[in-house]
Amino acid sequence: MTQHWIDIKNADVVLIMGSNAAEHHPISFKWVLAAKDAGATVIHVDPKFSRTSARCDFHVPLRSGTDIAFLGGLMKYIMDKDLYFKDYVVDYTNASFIVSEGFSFKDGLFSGFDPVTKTYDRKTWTFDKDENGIPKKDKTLQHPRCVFQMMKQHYSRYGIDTVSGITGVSKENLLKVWDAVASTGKPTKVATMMYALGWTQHSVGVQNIRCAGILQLLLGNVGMAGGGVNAMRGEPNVQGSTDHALLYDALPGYHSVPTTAWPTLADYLKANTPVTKDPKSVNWWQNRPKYVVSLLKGWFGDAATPENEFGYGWLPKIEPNVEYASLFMFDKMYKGKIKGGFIYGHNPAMSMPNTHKIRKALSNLDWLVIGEAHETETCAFWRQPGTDPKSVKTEVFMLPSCQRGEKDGTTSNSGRWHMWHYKGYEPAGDSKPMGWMVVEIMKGVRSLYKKEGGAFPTPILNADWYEQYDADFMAKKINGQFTRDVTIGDKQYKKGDQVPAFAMLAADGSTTSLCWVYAGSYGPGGNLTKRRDHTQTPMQAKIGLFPNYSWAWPVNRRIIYNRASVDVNGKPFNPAKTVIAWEEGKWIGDVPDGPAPPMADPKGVYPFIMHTEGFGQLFGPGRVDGPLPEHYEPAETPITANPFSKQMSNPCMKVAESDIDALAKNGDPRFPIVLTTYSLTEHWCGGGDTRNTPALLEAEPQLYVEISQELAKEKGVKNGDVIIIETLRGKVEAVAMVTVRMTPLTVQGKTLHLIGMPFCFGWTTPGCGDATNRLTVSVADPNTRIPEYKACLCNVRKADKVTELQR
Ligand SMILES: Nc1nc2c(c(=O)[nH]1)N[C@H]1C(S)=C(S)[C@@H](COP(=O)(O)OP(=O)(O)OC[C@H]3O[C@@H](n4cnc5c(=O)[nH]c(N)nc54)[C@H](O)[C@@H]3O)O[C@H]1N2
Ligand SMILES: Nc1nc2c(c(=O)[nH]1)N[C@H]1C(S)=C(S)[C@@H](COP(=O)(O)OP(=O)(O)OC[C@H]3O[C@@H](n4cnc5c(=O)[nH]c(N)nc54)[C@H](O)[C@@H]3O)O[C@H]1N2
Ligand SMILES: [Mo]
Repeated sequence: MTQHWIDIKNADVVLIMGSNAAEHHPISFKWVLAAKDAGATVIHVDPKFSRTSARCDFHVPLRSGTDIAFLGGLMKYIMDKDLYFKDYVVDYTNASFIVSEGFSFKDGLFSGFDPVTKTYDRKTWTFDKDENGIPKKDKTLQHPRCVFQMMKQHYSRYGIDTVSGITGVSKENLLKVWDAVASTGKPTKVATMMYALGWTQHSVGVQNIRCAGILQLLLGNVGMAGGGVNAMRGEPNVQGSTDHALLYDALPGYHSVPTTAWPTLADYLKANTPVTKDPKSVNWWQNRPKYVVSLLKGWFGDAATPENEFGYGWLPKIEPNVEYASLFMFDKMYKGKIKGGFIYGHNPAMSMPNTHKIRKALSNLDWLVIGEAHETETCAFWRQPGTDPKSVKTEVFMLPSCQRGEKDGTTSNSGRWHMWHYKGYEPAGDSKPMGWMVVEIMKGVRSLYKKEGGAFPTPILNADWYEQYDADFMAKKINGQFTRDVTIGDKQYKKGDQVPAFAMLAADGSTTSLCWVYAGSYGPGGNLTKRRDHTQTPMQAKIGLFPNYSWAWPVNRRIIYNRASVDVNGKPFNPAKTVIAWEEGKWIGDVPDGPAPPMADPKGVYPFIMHTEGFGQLFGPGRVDGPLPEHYEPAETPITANPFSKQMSNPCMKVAESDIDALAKNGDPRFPIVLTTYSLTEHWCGGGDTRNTPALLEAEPQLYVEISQELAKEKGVKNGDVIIIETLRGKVEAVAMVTVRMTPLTVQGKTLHLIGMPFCFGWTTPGCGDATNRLTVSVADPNTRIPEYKACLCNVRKADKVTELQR
């Protein structure tokens, strides 16, 4: 989130799109309802009616996978009717930048597409530059190639009739949402946008979110109280785990993973450290070398020296253009190319797409170590129905893991609040925290390397490893420490002191930090994640900033890009809900995005400090699949013509192609229905935890499918009948829940049915059904590799025999 949970109450309009916030982020909803009580308009745009819809001013159903059409239409509406926040757009976004002549968009493709590799060469997605390399601008926004005019041109195809035809949303409903959101293009009106999986789990996932970024910039809603682009994060600590690089493509703190294209640290830093000659651009990532070197020092300690590039050479390097995301790891495993590995707190036999494939893939391993709190479908894949355990060669080791309540540690919530939690009771049985297991296993591995040597012992033996696992000690290491006595300005720090903030991190080896964004969480003042202090200044209290409660990354800033909440002289756009203000030569309110004076001051800076140029990106050349969002159909689509272009699906989408990864053709008459999948309030994700919690299982005991009354009638299905849902990948049994929550939509003049299913029921819980993910596609967004769980094609029929469900 650019904001935090409490800040939602400051919104005038709340657009919840692609999330069931009331059921899956109930804390967010407390503040949505507070906004509503204060007069905000709350809107839910979602294929399905849920408890979120029930508490909104209005719910608008749309066809799954058509959000870019819906939001592209809104962009056109805002630009055509001059409803954008002009000063903000001109001063703070790249609307005025002149796009290079070489850039073009034709037939659904941007310039530079290579049909063989299905990737773009992005060299034409650039701006005309002056002699200093600074982008040329036309502040009147009239230049035909300025970003604003290029956007107007791009979205001129997104008229209301076309948008209505493709999304299945009536024109009346479109206008209701568009008018409400567009009403916030004024300095004193703000909309917040809240999203989760309904946007991310598509082959155009990142571009869905880019739409929110673009709209919020057009309306001047980024940096403001009650504004922003708000990702409601998943698994209990998914924010923390991405900060610490649970992902294959990042090192902790959002640095690219090294590849063989960058053999030396110098190559790596050169490729990943942006430069600008514009004195007004902070270009924060110019500091990357300090963060990367501090990370390497944190990992390798005294062994990391300038002479050995701080151990950069010891890091594993991935191959550029080879896929490593979990979708493709399982693809490799299915193809027999992986021997063994570790799975902690993850139940892929339930939660990955096309689980027939995932389950077969697991049996191709020689060995598998699982850290779990329960015996899940992943632990027990070797004895699943239809499998003879004798035929499975995989040796499976189960490590009993203790639960959250049984260990100390931190969690980072969606609002980037980094919070300590205390152990409530001793771990049950032989169970242990995962951190303990990792420390102990590595100790064992290190002593074997010491004794026996090995192929490449250096990184293992040089790691600054730990004697024993201790959460407090790890929190200190994450923050970072000085490795020698240093003087910075008029302050002196001793070897071993905690680093006060990331501004003190250095590229010379004098500091460590296991994740630079967390530097300051455990500085000389102690562990700030334990703070539960409610005090705030009257100005902070107006917007509920609570700066002394826990600690937020970065540098305890609660609302990021807050320099965009003030005009160029530092006066708040919305004085009633001030985030920061420049008064008597200093900033008050939230921690500003850097201490420099406001933009109009001779020493002032542009507000979007994380972008090289310093401006909010309407035109965003950083994404691999286009600088402007474009509507493409999901990989499996019920229609045969895309009204926006000749290109049906995202040309760059990632597809795992094994012999059991079939995709239905566009408009395949065998599979005319769109299937979407989701979580339940009463269960957690793959259900490994919650199906083992009797009260929750009793509340939601078995797999069902939500189908409309109209579809039920067409198929001769009654509420409570068991039906078969079938796709090209597999079939699943579920109880029909005939409901008004799903509505048939009119798409391109024809009736289209959508159905929805939870994905938490699995065979280890007898009689509840089995993985919905046997139905889904191995297709992913090209930027993130998040699978397209939210739209595939299926058909339904009444079951003649019930085998998986208890009746
Ligand atoms: N109780 C409970 N809470 C949870 C979880 C849980 O399992 N149980 N899981 C946690 C995790 S890991 C996560 S990631 C989050 C997930 O939080 P959510 O994203 O809220 O979870 P989903 O159930 O996937 O709901 C997404 C919504 O998107 C809608 N949708 C589907 N396709 C589209 C589309 O194309 N466009 C739009 N606009 N909407 C669409 C669905 O109908 C659904 O209402 O929740 C977290 N919280
Ligand atoms: N069809 C469909 N599929 C989806 C989604 C969807 O919307 N639709 N959503 C996707 C999303 S967003 C997510 S996040 C994934 C989630 O799917 P998974 O990553 O598979 O997560 P869970 O199902 O929550 O499994 C977590 C496991 O960890 C165990 N566990 C709990 N606490 C601990 C602990 O402290 N230590 C250890 N070692 N284990 C513990 C639990 O018993 C549980 O089995 O599913 C994805 N799959
Ligand atoms: Mo998630």
